[in-house]
Amino acid sequence: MSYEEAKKRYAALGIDTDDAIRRLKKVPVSLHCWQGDDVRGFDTDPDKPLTGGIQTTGNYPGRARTPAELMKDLDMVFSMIPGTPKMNLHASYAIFENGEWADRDKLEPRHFSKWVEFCKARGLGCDFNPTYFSHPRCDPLTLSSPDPDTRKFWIEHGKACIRISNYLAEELGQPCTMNIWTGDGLKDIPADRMGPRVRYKESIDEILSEPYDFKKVKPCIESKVFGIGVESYTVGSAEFALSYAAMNKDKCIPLMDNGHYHPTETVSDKIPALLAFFPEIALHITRPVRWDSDHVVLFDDETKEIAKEIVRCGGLEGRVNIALDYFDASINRLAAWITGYRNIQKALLYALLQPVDEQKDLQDKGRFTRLMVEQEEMKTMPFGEIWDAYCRECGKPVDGEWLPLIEEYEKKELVKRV
Ligand code: RNT
Ligand code: ZN
Repeated sequence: MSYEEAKKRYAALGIDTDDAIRRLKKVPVSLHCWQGDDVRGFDTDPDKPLTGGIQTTGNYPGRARTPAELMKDLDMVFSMIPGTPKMNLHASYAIFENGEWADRDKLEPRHFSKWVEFCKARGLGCDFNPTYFSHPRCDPLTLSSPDPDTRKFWIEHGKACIRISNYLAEELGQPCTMNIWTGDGLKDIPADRMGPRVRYKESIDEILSEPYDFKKVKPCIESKVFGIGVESYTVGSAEFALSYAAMNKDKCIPLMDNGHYHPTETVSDKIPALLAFFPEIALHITRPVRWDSDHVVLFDDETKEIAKEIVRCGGLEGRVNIALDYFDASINRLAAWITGYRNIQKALLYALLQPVDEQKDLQDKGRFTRLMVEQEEMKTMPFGEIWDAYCRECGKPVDGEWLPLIEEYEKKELVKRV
């Protein structure tokens, strides 16, 4: 079947495939730099353990060890993904020059000038994240620590990150979401659940007292359920993070990561719930396998359902900030990056090709038999043709074309990194 034939099949259902392609091309989706080097960063010893309750597993050859290697890998990835990617950096990816080094509380915009150059040359916007893990000042708590000096250090880090986010937004001419996530929590039954939360709240208040224009810098508060080593208590739980964002709507937005809930909860259902109250929300799209394992995003049912809610709720018109967050060290890291990014693009395109208004009408009229049958029949429409057309329209490889190029890159470039 050709694109023209597939287009006719969709047109018969009142769906304009050209329009879907046009709309999706402009939607920014953040690509997380940390898939390329197993979340190690450049600001401290790269062989230190990853802390904060997150884990990368696997030892596939080719991890990027320097900014130059990471940028080279990113360029390869950008040449294989359709749409409008945006960079997403962690503070630990600061690039120091001429033997200089700054601790996290002393980071400055200029430590990210190389990234600005990189983004400018490629027409990319950039999002940002303070890094509250893998650092000797995690005691192991950070913003919720009982030690005022530890808290102060991490508050200063947060403020520095607001200034850096502002610099990224100004230089690149696109808003910068700045996501506050800490792994603060306890391994075993707490004696005090309230104290750390009150301190966490006060620390975020202090960070957000740093001046910024909320249209340009968008601080996000990410919740979590548990992490490895902190199984019994998470300071920034769902209720904590959501309440903080709700009470401070003029200063920050809530961020949901779909690996951060109990296994039968779905973030797709939470998107409209939050959008009934918040003008804007942010997402980390990942794939939890039994826990927050951060597997590569697939074109699976929940990813499709998340994309449908984004589209139906006006998320593509700026209400939902979409970012990816996964890290797999057991397979080719570029293939992991590309697969996840292409899959979120696929899911959004798939969502744009659903007869949304007609299905809403069936629901409202109580015609549930027809609604179920029509939803099922959409699954065997010739979606692959539209996906290929989208990739071609973006000047990017169609399925089947990109992996051989990555395999070649692995042979030429990645195997040299030992
Ligand atoms: C951890 C959170 C957080 C991190 C990144 C590296 O569970 O999802 O977003 O994955 O900041
Ligand atoms: Zn996340």
